[in-house]
Amino acid sequence: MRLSRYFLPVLKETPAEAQIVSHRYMLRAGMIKQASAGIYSWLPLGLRVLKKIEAIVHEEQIRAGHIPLLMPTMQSADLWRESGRYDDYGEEMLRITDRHNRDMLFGPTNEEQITDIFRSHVGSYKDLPLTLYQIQWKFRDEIRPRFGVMRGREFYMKDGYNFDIDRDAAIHAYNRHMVAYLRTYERMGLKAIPMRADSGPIGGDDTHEFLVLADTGESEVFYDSAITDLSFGDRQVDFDSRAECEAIVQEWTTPYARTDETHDPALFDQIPEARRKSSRGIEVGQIFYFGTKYSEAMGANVTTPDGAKVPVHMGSHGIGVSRLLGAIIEASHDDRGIIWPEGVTPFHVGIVNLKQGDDEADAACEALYRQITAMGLDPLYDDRNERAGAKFATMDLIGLPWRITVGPRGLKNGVVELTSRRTGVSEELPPEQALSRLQEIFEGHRLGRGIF
Ligand code: P5A
Repeated sequence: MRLSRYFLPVLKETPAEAQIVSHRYMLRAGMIKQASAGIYSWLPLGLRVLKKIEAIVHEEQIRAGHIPLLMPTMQSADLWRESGRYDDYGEEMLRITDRHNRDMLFGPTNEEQITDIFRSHVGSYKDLPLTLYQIQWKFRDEIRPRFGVMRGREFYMKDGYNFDIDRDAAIHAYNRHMVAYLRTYERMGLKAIPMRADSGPIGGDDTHEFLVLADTGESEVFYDSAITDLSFGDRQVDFDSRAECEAIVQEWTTPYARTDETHDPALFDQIPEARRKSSRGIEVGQIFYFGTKYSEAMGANVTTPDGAKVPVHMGSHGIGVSRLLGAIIEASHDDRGIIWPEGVTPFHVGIVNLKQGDDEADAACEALYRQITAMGLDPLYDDRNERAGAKFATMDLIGLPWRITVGPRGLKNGVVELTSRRTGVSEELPPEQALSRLQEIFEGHRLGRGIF
């Protein structure tokens, strides 16, 4: 993309309404624009990151054997009356009446809707296990929407639902989700810690939240610092192996890690004092096992091998896709702007032309632009007639992890400059070498074919 033709409405002033750094930078970098309280338009740069995050979530769900589908945002109140949640959910649910006076709602979550799909089409143990998921907009009429996309009213969520024949099989699905989530967050450059939590209006006793440690997080968390040393890395996992998934879950849930809702001070005190930590955290996902809560209420039964009919065992599993943008920025920025991890960056590399209009500099930038694009990477070429300082400031603010700076002086010596946004370190390299460095850097961060 050429910046002169792009739509990147960068703000010079710090917006007064933004209290935390991710909200400020998302507004300043022209990623989002508030439409009304807790509701945002996604401007082109924000949309690119949202779609990258979405693509990683899809890839990791599909790797785990889960199947994508798409349900509507508008739901019928009658389904929620069947589960009993229409009255329980309270004021967070946005209720709407259509022209025929039918009660509708903008879905805050989809347990009822997916259970309805399941009961209409599945009736036998032979069709299990089954996990269906979607990435779709949700609406919760939060009493205090704030911090931009962190606590929105309209927000983008990955929500998945497993259907299993019995508790053991459903616990495997729970474990499989935890493993898939660990991989997912790591690919986004995040350390998200699974913590024992409270299940709230979704229900069930088994639940973990995934938290990114950050001072601006809304949750209070308590943990053994040993858990922050764990990393998932590039392990090959057989997602069908109950033992393998369970071992990984054991590894990640043995060190103490709880939100304030389930915090147990007596247990916490047994950890050596130097490792006892409490801080704030951003909840970027949550997984639940709730057994037959919805299947019993809504008549979602399956026949077992011996011919009995039993309610199917279920769980649901969520990732806050739009919230993740805020969480990643909270975890990765400096006083000049965002620093995108390679896996989610909106463009892979920025090209800064120090002397727009200089034939040689223009030609070198055009060549780099073509070659980077041919490598399957997305460059953002700042081809505007601006001072170098202004170009650098924009690149720093929008946070592309790599920048190539091209100017007449370097070109005389046959070099361009490759700069890491994270470390600030620059290397002078011949253009071909800069390109092969980029190739190496992004090798492990390529997205696959998408969901089809
Ligand atoms: C699991 C999937 C559920 O709704 N039902 C379907 C279950 N879980 S949850 O924890 O309530 O939400 C899942 C994730 O969504 C994000 N989230 C939000 N993001 C932005 N603004 C909000 N108001 C908001 N509410 C929830 C969180 O990341 C949460 O973990």
